[in-house]
Amino acid sequence: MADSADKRADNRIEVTIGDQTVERGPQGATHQTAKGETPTLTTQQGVPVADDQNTLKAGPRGASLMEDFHFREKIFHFDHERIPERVVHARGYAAHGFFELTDSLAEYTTASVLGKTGVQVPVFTRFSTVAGAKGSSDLARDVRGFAVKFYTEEGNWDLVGNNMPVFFIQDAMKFPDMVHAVKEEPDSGFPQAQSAHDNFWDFASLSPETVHMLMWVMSDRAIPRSFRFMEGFGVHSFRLINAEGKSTYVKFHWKPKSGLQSVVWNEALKINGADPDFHRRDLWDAIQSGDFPEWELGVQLFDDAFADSFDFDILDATKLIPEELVPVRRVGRMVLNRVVDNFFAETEQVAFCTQNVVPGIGFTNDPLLQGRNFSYLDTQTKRLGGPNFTHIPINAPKCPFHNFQQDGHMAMHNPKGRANYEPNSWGQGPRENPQRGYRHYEEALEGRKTRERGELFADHYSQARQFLMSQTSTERTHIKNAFVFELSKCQTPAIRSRVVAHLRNVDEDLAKAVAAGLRLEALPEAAPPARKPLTGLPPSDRLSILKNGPDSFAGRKIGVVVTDGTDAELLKALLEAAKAEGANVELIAPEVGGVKTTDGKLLAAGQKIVGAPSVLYDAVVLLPSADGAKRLAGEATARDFVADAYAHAKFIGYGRDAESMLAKGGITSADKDDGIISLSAAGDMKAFIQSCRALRFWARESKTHSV
Ligand code: HDD
Repeated sequence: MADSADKRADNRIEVTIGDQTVERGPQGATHQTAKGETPTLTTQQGVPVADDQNTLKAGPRGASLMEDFHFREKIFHFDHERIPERVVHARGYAAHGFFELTDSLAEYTTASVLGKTGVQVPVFTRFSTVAGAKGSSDLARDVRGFAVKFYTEEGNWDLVGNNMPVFFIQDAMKFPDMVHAVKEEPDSGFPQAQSAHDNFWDFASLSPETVHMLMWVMSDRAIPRSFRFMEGFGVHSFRLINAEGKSTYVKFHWKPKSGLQSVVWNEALKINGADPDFHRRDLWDAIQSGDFPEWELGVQLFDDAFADSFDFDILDATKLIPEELVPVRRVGRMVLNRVVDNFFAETEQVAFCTQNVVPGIGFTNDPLLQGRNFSYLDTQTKRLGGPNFTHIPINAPKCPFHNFQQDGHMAMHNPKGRANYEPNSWGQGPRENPQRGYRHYEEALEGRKTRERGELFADHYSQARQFLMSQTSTERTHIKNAFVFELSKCQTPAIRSRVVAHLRNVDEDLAKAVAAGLRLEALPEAAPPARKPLTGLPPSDRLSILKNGPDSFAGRKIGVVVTDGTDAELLKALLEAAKAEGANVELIAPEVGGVKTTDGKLLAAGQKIVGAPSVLYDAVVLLPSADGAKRLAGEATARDFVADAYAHAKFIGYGRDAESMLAKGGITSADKDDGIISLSAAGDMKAFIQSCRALRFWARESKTHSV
């Protein structure tokens, strides 16, 4: 087999195999010849295959023959297709893009990725849930991973963060316990992708350090509407190191350009059934339609004086630094603009490691970060089968790299020539470079060897309260409901009470409301705090989702119910108003083949109503004809469509003939509020879309949840 890798465009290479020229993407053959002909199927050895439908047998009804090397190779390869899934963050979705620095941090760091503005550095970003298996659903109540691999000119930098700025535990020693507790219980093997079970709450309630993070995971941050509408956080305090060797502490933030948005819990439960791939589909669709998601990179920079004066320990990953205290300086932007060619080759095989840093970026002594620096390299070696996972294209740096590491499974880059060590007399191979090379921050170290934590680590409640007090009343209600839901799934009453005992140290009203929601007979004694909580920490608006929503409806999706006889003029006006806003519209019809509107045209639908519940949309519009509405009156999913949109506090637009649909969905004229908007003329559409910018009509919510 002769490979001639001479033509490169768009990462595609033309490879000549025998008399055929085949295109290859970065990850392998695309199965197209350069001339557009169908290439001949071959074995892995390149041997042309004559029959791919039948095994080799002794006669048409005879025994199969061992000699059939094509069959054996095909099945052998199939048998080995699976690799171990990630022990956490197994379910993920990723895309390519670039990072561009807009505000240089060269005075703080030598890292070129944070020093040189205007350069597009390639990135690969993977979002994930944590607890669920690879095949679980996207809308689990869970933390989301937010991992970014920057392919910089000085090597790969992996910022392996989450969509929440704090973590469950303070010391990596507890990570296996925490993960075991949240995953399915080891005897029954369930529940899948849920924290709502005894083991998780048992561990959490016995580990007060989890309390701040519990507030975050019980908040709507744990059920984002889209990866595109989430913040990301590096969580730990890292270091930036400049040319003089001076260190500045840094916390990294990702701020979505489209604002924050989450779904409500009942919606999440239903989305998981209607479209378990809701988040990955959303990211794929957005990128494929050219609506590229974008985040700003933000940094909180601070020095030793701040660290020493702060109420909490900056090495404690269960604490954040409020943006009101140290503002987030926005220094660059990340745009995701290309989906993967192949899910396995890229999204599955990408290996993030917190230890992957570049000169000018360093670690602190955060005991969680220090533990992570061991764990990731170790896990990738097992998951990807050996030490050469860095040779897989998605993991390889895009800058030149040279070293004498050799051999091992699947080695692709063994050094050429005689020298495989340095120094050598043969004048071959790379040498170290004290000027350009990575230098660890020269932090003075002293102390006893001990298994202890810093004193301030012991305050587990103050920031939990600060988080709660920073929420709108709608968000606080959601947090309370989430605690009640999760603890109602715990079968052991003592565990329920133990959680409420912690909540009493966060907020008495919350504790009482959760106790009432569980029908606890008595409010348990407050858990004795290890350190007296601070009072009077001011609320921080940046911690709320609703205070940081979008200022437009762009990137959001409206589901429009249409039938034969739908008013063509109204529909056209709606489509135009949505387009002007940058919002997407999906038509939902009795049959996916479409509907004939009043102008006699057949419009194809995106969905059949039975497969498109309103939970898949940010707002809904009902535009049936009178006959169409009559037909839908006999369709249970049309009724649920309306009832759910109402219960989930969505904006509902309705045309002249949709009254009966509203009534079927349980909306009487007394229920009609300002979020239910009549659309009887083309001129109504613009105002409707503008109303949708608020995303939800929250005032309605209290009327729809009495238990
Ligand atoms: Fe972790 C995966 C984020 C604590 C050990 N972690 C993983 C991923 C993300 C995070 C985003 C998925 C990467 C991908 O998409 O492939 N992890 C975090 C954050 C943490 C954290 C933000 C706390 C601040 N993790 C943490 C600790 C340990 C690990 C304390 C172990 C000591 N994490 C792992 C792991 C994983 C992982 C077992 C599983 C798969 C993988 O690494 O590649 O090594």
